[in-house]
Amino acid sequence: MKRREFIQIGGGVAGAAALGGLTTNWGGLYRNNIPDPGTDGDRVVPTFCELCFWKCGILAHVKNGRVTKIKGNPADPLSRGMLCPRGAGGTGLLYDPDRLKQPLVRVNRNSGTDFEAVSWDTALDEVAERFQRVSEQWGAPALALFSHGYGGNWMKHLFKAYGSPNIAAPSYAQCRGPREVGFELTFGSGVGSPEITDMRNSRCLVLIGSHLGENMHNTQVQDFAEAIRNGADVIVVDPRFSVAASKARHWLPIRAGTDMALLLAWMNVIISENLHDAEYIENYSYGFEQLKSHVEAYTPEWAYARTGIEPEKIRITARIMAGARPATLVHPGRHVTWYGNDTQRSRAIAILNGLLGSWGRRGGFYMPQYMDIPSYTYPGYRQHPTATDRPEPSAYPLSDQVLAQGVCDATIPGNLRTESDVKGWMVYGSNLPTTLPDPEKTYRAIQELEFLVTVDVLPAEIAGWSDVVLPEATYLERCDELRAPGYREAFVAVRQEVVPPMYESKPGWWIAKELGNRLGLTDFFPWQDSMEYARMRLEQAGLDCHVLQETGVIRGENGPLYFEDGAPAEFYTDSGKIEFYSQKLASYGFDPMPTYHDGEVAAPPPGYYRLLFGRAPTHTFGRTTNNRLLSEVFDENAVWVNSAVARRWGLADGERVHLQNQDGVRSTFTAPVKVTERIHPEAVYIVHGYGHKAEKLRFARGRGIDDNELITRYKTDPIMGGTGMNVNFVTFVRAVDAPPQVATDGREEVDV
Ligand SMILES: Nc1nc2c(c(=O)[nH]1)N[C@H]1C(S)=C(S)[C@@H](COP(=O)(O)OP(=O)(O)OC[C@H]3O[C@@H](n4cnc5c(=O)[nH]c(N)nc54)[C@H](O)[C@@H]3O)O[C@H]1N2
Ligand SMILES: Nc1nc2c(c(=O)[nH]1)N[C@H]1C(S)=C(S)[C@@H](COP(=O)(O)OP(=O)(O)OC[C@H]3O[C@@H](n4cnc5c(=O)[nH]c(N)nc54)[C@H](O)[C@@H]3O)O[C@H]1N2
Ligand code: SF4
Ligand SMILES: [Mo]
Repeated sequence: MKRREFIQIGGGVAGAAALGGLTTNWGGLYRNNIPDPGTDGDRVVPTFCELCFWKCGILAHVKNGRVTKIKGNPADPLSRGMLCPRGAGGTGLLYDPDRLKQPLVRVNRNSGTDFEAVSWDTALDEVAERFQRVSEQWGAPALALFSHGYGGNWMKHLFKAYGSPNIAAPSYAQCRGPREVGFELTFGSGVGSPEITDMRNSRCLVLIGSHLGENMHNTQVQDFAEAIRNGADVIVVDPRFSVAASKARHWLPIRAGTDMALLLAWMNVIISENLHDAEYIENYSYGFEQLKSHVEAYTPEWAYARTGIEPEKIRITARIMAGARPATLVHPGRHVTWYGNDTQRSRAIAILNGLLGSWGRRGGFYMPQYMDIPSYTYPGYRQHPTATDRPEPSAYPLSDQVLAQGVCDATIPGNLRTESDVKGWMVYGSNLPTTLPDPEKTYRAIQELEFLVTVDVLPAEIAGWSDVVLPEATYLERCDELRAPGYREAFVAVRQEVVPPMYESKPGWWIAKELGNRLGLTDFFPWQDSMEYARMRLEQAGLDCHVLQETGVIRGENGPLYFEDGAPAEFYTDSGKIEFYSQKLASYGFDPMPTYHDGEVAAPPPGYYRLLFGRAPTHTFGRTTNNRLLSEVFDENAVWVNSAVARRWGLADGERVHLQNQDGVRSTFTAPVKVTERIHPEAVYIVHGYGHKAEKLRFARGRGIDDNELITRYKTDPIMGGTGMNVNFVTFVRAVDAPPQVATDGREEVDV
């Protein structure tokens, strides 16, 4: 077997440190000076944030060439002049002393494997040559891209031009894929990002796990606050007393994994008490009679035995929802890959919204507005074969994107029934060892690769496994693709360089273009730089790039948001209606209506607790845990343990523990116990993104527990291939009882 050893970046970096001339200012063309009397800086540059994927409009203040502060751009409809704590802390990334500074290439020496700092030309020549070698021998589809974040668009373009369909993202099959498929099956369209939820006008808001307030998508949190100010009833279903639950009129502390039972019982009450929106259902839906008889057996009493939620509470909350309809929003959530039956749960949420008549209605889901900006005209992409991401072509028939874990499977020979295995990866802004479940498998796949190139800003775990590491400029140092999402207002936003790239880092567009040139794809990169690209697109839309650069945002014309105001009630389902009954699901042998299957979600074995995980308001996954500004507030995670459980174990608040899972995998590091009534006794909870092992993340390394190393099992959604990850159980090992661990950097795991 091939042996790929993890390299700790930094200490061993040798060679060409001073590569003169390469830090020249790539942004001279598009730098923008705006005098602003309100700043303590020399200039203020509008752009948009990338500390998470919401992409709020920001104003970056610059003084003496340094970014001094980041504020919300009041002209931007997503930030509305306000930022979440992470957005304001962007300089903590820009000035992170641990940033990747130069291109690195893996070299084998007598003393072991190491990285050597090289020039961009050397690094890019190497990447292009390795790509060509793979594609000559196995074809372009043997190369796969994993990507997360806006700059990934350039790499996707490169891959499409090169002829590989294997473009995957953990933000699909490990995040919101099942939600999109569940809503598409029901309403004919997904809810997108930003979600088309009209939360600010909701009179009743139901949150199923979506822990808004900790899940800190800026506009959603502002809208949530506004709904509360306006007196909306909030119902939160969560095994944990989340921040959102603390704002709720009703908190339903459900037994994890049983939400489907609650959703069906709610439908039962609404239909049996005649509380549904009969006129809306008559006009727009298909299969109501089947649904009505389907949910008859799902009484609140039946659900109580599964969920632990009292029948009376189920009835009361159903009546509150119906009382506020159609301004009732049962929020679709975002990270929904929980138990492997997630498309069906998302569909149940969609159907409940359908019964309440909330799709296309004020306070429910609005119809998104778009700014029409023509795409750049390129020669056509090559014809692509289908992606190599599933055991057989018919598997997961309704997935509409490439499955990241499937590409990983396809990298391990013999694992899938496929002719061509994947041989090379490019990983852009995605830290796969910490975000794909079953990390052992990820390491096995990495061992099999002929070639791995990572484009990142930090020396994250994935970089240490790579053959070539390309340091990208951060979002404050680069221009990117224009942004014109579907939203309640049509708008276009620009990302532009605030300060020139530090060190030897380069923007993603430049990296993609340089690789394109080396791979014979110059036709696909005809523009000088990304701002010229943006300008041409804007011109075709009749918009002035200079105006956009000065304001950060240009708004467009809007049509009606709601059916009642004339928005067309169009449903792109097979029947052209809201589908309570899905013929499509039936034709593939799946339940045509959401169904509860006893025993589908296994309960924890004795002495074990379900491992749940989520977000902290000040962090985005492991992306920000090395950000010193943000970590001042929250520098490690804690293990939430129910008080009764803690008593049984004799665990004191603050005591440090390892978590050990059902397969005997023990967390590398420890975290303090947080003893609380706020978590269901069958579960424990930690924030994702901690427990980094990469040494050169000098701040984050060793702080807290990494949930992902404990996620050795997952359950795949048969409909679209999402990986349910809330199916692992853990027990406690006191730090004082654990034999001292050599903190691993992953070396042991791959020493084959
Ligand atoms: N601050 C911050 N905000 C973020 C992010 C971030 O990293 N940091 N990431 C963004 C991204 S990409 C996403 S996808 C979203 C994710 O945020 P959400 O869509 O809100 O989803 P989850 O992370 O799955 O939700 C975790 C919550 O679900 C609860 N939960 C766990 N199991 C169950 C169950 O069986 N039933 C019910 N009813 N509840 C359960 C947990 O207790 C926890 O409160 O957040 C986004 N916002
Ligand atoms: N165990 C576990 N797994 C999960 C989740 C979980 O809660 N627990 N959440 C799931 C969810 S909701 C999602 S969306 C996925 C996300 O999973 P991934 O797609 O892997 O994304 P991130 O964790 O955001 O990737 C972080 C990497 O991006 C790099 N990065 C940050 N900014 C930039 C930039 O500007 N340019 C480049 N090139 N790189 C950059 C960071 O340094 C880091 O290495 O993970 C999923 N997987
Ligand atoms: S929600 Fe926060 S981190 Fe995300 S884009 Fe907006 S300001 Fe940035
Ligand atoms: Mo996500």
